[in-house]
Amino acid sequence: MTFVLGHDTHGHAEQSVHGCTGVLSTDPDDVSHGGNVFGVISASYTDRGGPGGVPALTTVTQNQVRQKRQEVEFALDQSGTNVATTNDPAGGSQHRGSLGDGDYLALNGPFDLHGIDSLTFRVASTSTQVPAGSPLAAVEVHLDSVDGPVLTTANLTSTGATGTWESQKFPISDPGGKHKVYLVFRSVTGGQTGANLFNLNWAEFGGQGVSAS
Ligand SMILES: [Ca+2]
Ligand SMILES: [Ca+2]
Repeated sequence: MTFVLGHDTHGHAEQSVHGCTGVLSTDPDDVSHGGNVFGVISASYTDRGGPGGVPALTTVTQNQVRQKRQEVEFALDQSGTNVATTNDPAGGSQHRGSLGDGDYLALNGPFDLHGIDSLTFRVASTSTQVPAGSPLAAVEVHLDSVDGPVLTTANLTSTGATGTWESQKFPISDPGGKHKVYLVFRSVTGGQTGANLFNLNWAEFGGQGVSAS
């Protein structure tokens, strides 16, 4: 079993272990490679061949594993959004802005949400229009397409000012299977108006997932 760091259209092999059980350690800094980064678990099995000189056969199968934290500036499928260097003191490189009503992005997936129970958005207001803690905007989380089934609607609250960042967490439940996850941005009554409802630095899935601990 080998952990391969998938990076856009190629991969970098990292740790390998032998046997049918075990734990592969991964490096949280791998995401700093940038672009569309994901884990690949590559399993290879070679039999012992057969009698009479039948040669051994090897088969390989691979499964993708997605990081819990998705830096949304790397989203490949989006409409109406832009990217800027972030002013988030927690880092995260860049954030997405120009998030107007109906604009969207898809997280680079697909995702199997087994063992996942929350989705956190790292957000900042884009003005002082809405008092801190009051309804700001919403994120509709759709499965498979921009108008697919709604996994949840996350009602964001104002952080009070540009450059004031908060992690806002929302419960989700596993819909079963693998899905592309679309974030559709919506204005709300009494919330931020205009073409830039809020800024989004990252989206992060919570729960054990496939982690060993
Ligand atoms: Ca970011
Ligand atoms: Ca826009």
